[in-house]
Amino acid sequence: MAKIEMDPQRWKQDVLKKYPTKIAKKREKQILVNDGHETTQVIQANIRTIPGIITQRGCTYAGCKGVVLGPTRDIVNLVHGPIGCSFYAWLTRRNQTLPPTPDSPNYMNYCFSTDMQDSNIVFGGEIKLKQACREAFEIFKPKAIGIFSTCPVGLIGDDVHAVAREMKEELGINIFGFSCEGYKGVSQSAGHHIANNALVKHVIGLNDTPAEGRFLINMLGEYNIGGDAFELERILAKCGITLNSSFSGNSTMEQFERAHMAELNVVMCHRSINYVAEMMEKKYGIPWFKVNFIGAESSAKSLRKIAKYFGDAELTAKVEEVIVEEMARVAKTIDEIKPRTTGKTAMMFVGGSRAHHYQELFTELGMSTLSAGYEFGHRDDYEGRRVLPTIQVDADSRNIEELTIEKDEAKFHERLEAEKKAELEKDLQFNEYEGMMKDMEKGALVIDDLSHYEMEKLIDIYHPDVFCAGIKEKYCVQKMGIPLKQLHSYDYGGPYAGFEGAVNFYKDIDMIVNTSVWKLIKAPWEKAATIEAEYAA
Ligand code: CFM
Repeated sequence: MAKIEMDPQRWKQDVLKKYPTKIAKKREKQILVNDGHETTQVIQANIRTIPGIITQRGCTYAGCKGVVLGPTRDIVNLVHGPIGCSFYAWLTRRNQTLPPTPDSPNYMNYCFSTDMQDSNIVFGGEIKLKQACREAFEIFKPKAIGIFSTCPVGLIGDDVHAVAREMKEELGINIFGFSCEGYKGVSQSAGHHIANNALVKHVIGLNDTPAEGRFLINMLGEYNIGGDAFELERILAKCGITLNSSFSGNSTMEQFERAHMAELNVVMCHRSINYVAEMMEKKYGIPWFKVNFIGAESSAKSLRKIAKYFGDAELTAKVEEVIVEEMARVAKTIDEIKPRTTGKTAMMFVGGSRAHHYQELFTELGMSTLSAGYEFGHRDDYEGRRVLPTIQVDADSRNIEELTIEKDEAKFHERLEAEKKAELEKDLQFNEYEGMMKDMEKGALVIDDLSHYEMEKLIDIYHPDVFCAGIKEKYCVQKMGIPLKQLHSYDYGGPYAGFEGAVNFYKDIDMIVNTSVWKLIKAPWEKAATIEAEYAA
């Protein structure tokens, strides 16, 4: 296949031409040719996918149950709904967990479901839900039960919150519900928000005993995919930074309950957890800033930010020492691999943060990102949080409860004096996320909620050396002769976070982009002529 270099503006126009006028008009605002680092372009995001288009998106329940609460090992995550929804969310995620002893509670391998039947849909499922709570309590004696609503629950009007209150009273453990019906929002993103709300309402702040150690931080938006959290725990421990609580990779209920005792919140995935960070700041006075532990350079930068925040000479020295040691190992691998990966190209379409974060790793490999986009990011994830005041709240977003948070007078304390905070502001950028677009090259295609058709057209025209997405895209892309690297599950590879993670990633990408098998295969339909058509409107 010869490389065809097409002007991205022309690519966009060609793609839009294939859509009916109304759809083209909508997609036009969701596909941008990046202006460069100082971009002030506006992208349309977090709006409904056009029916009939093959989207990469998932549902609200997936974002709430699967993503945010899924990685916690000692909460019984009970799905109220048909078994299909439970099965889909059971073991299909890739988060790992490490209980301290073999006897410590760990329910991650279980699939808890009320297994709703037709009769429950007709006559209501609340009785069955109560029974399921009692049964789970009897068998496992868990500290907490979370109840997750699937689509039919909302449609028939079962009140999971009332059941949760009643069962909490009866069983004497913490039980809370989530109105995270799949249709509640336009994507998984709504589920994140709903999960965040319930954690703040029902869990955070219940236990005033912090983790033991100095420099207490909470890591928000890290979900231990492929063991990422283990690597970050290793690095933090080596630096002498105490992980008070993780939301929610390798986490426990106890960690959530004591989260308000930390000195600082650092946010990895802005999309999924910025709400908790904001609410904890208001309620308890914990400042937050964005970090990124994907990429060796970004990991070093993030550690330095944390050290700067605490302003302790000993910690700063230790962090520098750790960086030197870790970077020496990273450099050894990158020196060997980079000549083979330099100049190669990548595209990535994942979730609401990785399409941004992983560009760092590709840059470290000397590769460029031709196109990237989120499945369900919001405008702030693309353009930066500064645009938040200008985002119009539509009916779909209004559907999700916006909690009114007040200062918890008993538990609030100011971590930083205003003056000190102002002084650190320049380096730490509190409450800020600059978004993906500023980090992307001029001329790169930024595409929100990529459709299957657009994906094919990207590959057709640009032949990237690697395409990053998920399992739904994997085999379609590979049949087009382009290797696909999963960035949701890592294809069972990983971890990719931190320093060791970076080394793993370099090696995997080296193998992927330098194997010749993809250039040798030809699918049968590539040899036959195809018929193309377009709309006249
Ligand atoms: Fe955040 Fe995530 Fe992501 Fe996400 Fe996800 Fe995920 Fe993702 Mo899959 S919380 S937005 S809803 S980093 S499950 S661990 S990989 S789409 S880019």
